[in-house]
Amino acid sequence: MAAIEKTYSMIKPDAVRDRKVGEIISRIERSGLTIERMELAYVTVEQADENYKHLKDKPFYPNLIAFMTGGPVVKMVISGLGAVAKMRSLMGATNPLEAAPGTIRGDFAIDVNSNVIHGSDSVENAEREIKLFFGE
Ligand code: DAT
Ligand code: MG
Repeated sequence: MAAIEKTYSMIKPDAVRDRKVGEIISRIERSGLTIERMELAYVTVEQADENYKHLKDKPFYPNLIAFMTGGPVVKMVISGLGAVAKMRSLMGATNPLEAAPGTIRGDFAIDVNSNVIHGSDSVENAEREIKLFFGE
């Protein structure tokens, strides 16, 4: 039985620029999850570095940081039963070429460099990311 938990998600700068915020939020609400906090803001370079430290050695890392800090995002705390896994399944695969139709990335993203949405991959990372992006 899944527990009620919190996850952290961000609608990325490409989707904010392309006016997809409303449609993405609708999907999250329709799934039964609850948006507890939401804020339009810029990600700082320090926050982006910390959030993506597991990718520091990748060739695409500089582009990833430039992309994530290049325009406003919508930061969200989302709660519900199994919220971490549920958001990951709503989002679809990291690479939009592999993301199923009906998922957010499958329907709105074109390539992995700008894949529309972030979601925490574990309860532990969700707690860390909520602190990182919303403070205590
Ligand atoms: P996810 O965002 O699904 O948790 P991740 O944590 O492995 O995936 O990677 C974080 C972000 O880094 C991802 O959303 C987009 C970017 N990224 C990952 N792999 C990439 C690749 N091969 N080329 C370009 N960008 C990539
Ligand atoms: Mg990740």
